[in-house]
Amino acid sequence: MSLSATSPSQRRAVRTAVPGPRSAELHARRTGAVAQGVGSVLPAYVEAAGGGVVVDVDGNHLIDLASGIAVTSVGNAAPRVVEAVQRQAERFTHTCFMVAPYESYIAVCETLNTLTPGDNEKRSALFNSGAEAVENAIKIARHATGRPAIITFDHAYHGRTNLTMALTAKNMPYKHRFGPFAPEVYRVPTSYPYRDGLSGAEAAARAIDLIDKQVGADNVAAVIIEPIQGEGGFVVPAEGFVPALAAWARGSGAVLIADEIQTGFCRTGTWFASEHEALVPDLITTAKGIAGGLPLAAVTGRADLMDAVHTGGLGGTYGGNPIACAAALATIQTMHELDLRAAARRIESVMRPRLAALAAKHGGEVRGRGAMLAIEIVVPGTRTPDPARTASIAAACHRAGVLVLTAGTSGNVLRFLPPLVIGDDLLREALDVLEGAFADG
Ligand code: PLZ
Repeated sequence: MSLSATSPSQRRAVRTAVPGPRSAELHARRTGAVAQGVGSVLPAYVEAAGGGVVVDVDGNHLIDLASGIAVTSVGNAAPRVVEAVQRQAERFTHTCFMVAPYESYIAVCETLNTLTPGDNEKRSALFNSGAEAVENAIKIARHATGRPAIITFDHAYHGRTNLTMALTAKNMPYKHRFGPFAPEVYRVPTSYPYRDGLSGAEAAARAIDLIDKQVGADNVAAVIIEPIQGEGGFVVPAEGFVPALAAWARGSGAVLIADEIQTGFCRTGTWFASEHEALVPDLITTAKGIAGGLPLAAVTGRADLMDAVHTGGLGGTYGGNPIACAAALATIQTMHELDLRAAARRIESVMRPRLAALAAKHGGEVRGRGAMLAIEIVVPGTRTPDPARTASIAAACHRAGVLVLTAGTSGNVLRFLPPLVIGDDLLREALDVLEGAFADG
């Protein structure tokens, strides 16, 4: 593991209630200042973080199984990232690439064009957030095809802006009373083997039949899909589902957009989850893990599509900010140096057997790939989602100093996204805590 001298010690320590008294004070202060619409999974306020640990203002050391939602894959405040940010901040903080450009933006695009699946000619454009990347991928697909319709899936998550809310499936909390939503977005069933029992080919045929009959192939600009659904509950589609949709898109003149914002950058044991099925998407959206915690996002894909847009048609004040670009280059270098793809697979080998034992005992299903693993929690002896038990197990983990997240349209999936630099001992300790939480929950 690579940690800086100032990194917190790599151990769990629960000194007060979690959240403790200093966090409670900050939380009271927050209530008078921060809009209530912005929530926090665990209101233990952070003072420092590094490796596999988050330290709160009460001195509790929490084991981090969240990585700020799959962002700090290289570890929090990773040494190379910190150094690159400091060096860049001293040189210049912003010029706006659309006003006065700089080299690091080009270097990030070159790196993305090489790292993403497919050895075809590619181009990239940089943005700030995942939602913004998705919005731009759809702008590009519509512009290049001259068609309006976008196909999205049950349980999909693509963001919180107006267009991406329309793409996102779940009403609460993301969409409730925020409509009307962007038009020309059509939702079709996905492949969810645990719940639909269909093969990839069968699930794809079901989706394609709906698209053909209800939308019309000639109207479709793009099909957007997460190779493994993130917020939707780490749903891994049956083998062949995504390739069948890709083949349909190719035959129909529609653009296949792989949203790898959560799955990208070593998270699933490969650079991108598309690689597990040898998929070469037309466009790919990335964010999160790309820059070690700095806000950066990208659209990468076929040069003919990307270059179809007129000059000036894509952009934004901060897209590809120089500090974020410096962080991205340092992040990707760290991923190479520490072989974080192998680290993700190692994390899976430690976690999966222990999660499988829990599922064998309590029911439900273990899913995911690499360091993107989850357990779907059901009423024992059934497949009925049990969100209440899921929430109580998550709360028990939090009290014991393990930061976990939930997911799923029914809120009954406990998901694990550890930093890829987490040590095995911390991981095992977190699993001990999780087992205790299941036993008590
Ligand atoms: N596409 C696949 O996972 C972000 C959302 C957290 P932004 N997922 C975390 C929340 O509750 O807001 C995500 C994703 C996929 C797009 C996005 C959107 O990325 O950077 O949050 O805009």
